[in-house]
Amino acid sequence: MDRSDVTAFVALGANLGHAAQALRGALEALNETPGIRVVRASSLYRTAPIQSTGPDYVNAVAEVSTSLNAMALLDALQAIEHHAGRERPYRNAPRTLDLDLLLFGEARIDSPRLTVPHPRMRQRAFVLVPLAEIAPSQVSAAQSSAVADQAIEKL
Ligand code: A4P
Ligand code: MG
Repeated sequence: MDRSDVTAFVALGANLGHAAQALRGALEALNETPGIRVVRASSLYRTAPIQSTGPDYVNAVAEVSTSLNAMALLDALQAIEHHAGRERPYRNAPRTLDLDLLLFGEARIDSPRLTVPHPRMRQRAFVLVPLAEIAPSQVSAAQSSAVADQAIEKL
């Protein structure tokens, strides 16, 4: 790892089509993107939709090491979503693939295209449970217990 490389965490989610396959493909695509290396990925989890409709989701979180800046990393995530056939008929619509940037090093970013840390990540078991699996220091016991009522199971 280059000294300038940043450790970032990416949330993966899908609830249309073959969701588990979409997540595995996205991990491969991430790792094949110049400037991005997947360091570790959580298990895949089946989760009930939160503020969303449609079938259950499959979710996971990946730790990546990247030489890209945060905006370029978001561009790469959106290109992979697009390649997976993502359509955006309305906010929180069911999706073939959603890639959200959770954390980018210690950065705090508040621009029209990008908010980091992801503003809703601490309220969501589908993010916190896989994040705690691969990076336990990022999630406190209080945060975990606050989302303990949300349905989630390891695939
Ligand atoms: N954007 C701003 N900050 C970020 C960031 N940190 N990471 C902007 C990624 N994108 C960011 O995203 C809309 C815009 O947010 C982008 O153009 C980007 O510039 P989107 O992916 O097009 O739309 P979305 O996914 O519908 O919205 P968002 O905000 O990602 O939704 P949420 O709040 O993340 O919720 N239930 C379960 N069980 N599992 C899920 O994965 N996901 C959602 C999506 C709701 N319920 C869910 C799940
Ligand atoms: Mg999204």
